[in-house]
Amino acid sequence: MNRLLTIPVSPYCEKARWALDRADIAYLEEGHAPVLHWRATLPLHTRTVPVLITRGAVLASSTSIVRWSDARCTGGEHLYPNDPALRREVEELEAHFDAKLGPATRRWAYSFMLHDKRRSIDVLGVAIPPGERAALVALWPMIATAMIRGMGLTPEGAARSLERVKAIFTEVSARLSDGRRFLVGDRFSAADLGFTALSIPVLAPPQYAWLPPFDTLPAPMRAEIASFRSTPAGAFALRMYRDERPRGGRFMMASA
Ligand SMILES: N[C@@H](CCC(=O)N[C@@H](CS)C(=O)NCC(=O)O)C(=O)O
Repeated sequence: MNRLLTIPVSPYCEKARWALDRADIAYLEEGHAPVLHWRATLPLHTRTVPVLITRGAVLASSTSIVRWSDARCTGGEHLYPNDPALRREVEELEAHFDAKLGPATRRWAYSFMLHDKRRSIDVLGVAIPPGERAALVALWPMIATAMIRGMGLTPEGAARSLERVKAIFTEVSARLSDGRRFLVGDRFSAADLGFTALSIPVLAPPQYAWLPPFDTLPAPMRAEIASFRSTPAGAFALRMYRDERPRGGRFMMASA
């Protein structure tokens, strides 16, 4: 059985799950708490999740998992176009979102959470092994400090991240302004999947069960989310998430 190591709320992990579910590949998800996940990943020579452990390989980034899943997709609906120029465009956008969008949406969302232990444990303590949840609670001050340092999470950093997300949403809205239905070509691709998954922290799609309900989020966060949702790029991602995200019928949570 394929094993997917995750921090369940992570948008990069959702990117991997989405590709696996789309290709109808069975896997067992093993959720972890941030920082404590290193016990599972460092022996595999990587710090970040998602990690997919298959019979023959360890895939240690969301994009390698998307590519691996897509190569095993038996339907005709592949995430990477055959046309070399379109494929290059998809891969460039995917890399751009991985490098710039994901870190910025994540940093901005964590800036509303990490100072509040109860809120953080509610989000980060679900679907992880009970012992790890206990350690998350007991070691919270150290874990929060490591996360804040790791992400460079200062008020100025969070403000810069918000500006970066806005700039990428402006780029994506401009791309969509000719009325196209997908970011590249006329079919759903890895560019649409990457943009949508990594935008989750600033859009809080109603179907994404790992985030707290919208009404319970802090008011300034709700206001920014409402504003992102109203942009063409935001409306596009919400449509992609509603229409193109198969629910994981064969997905199981190892530690739930
Ligand atoms: N490029 C990586 C990024 C993944 C990533 O940044 N994962 C975060 C969780 S959202 C992580 O594991 N952070 C823990 C750390 O850096 O130690 C990918 O696409 O998989």
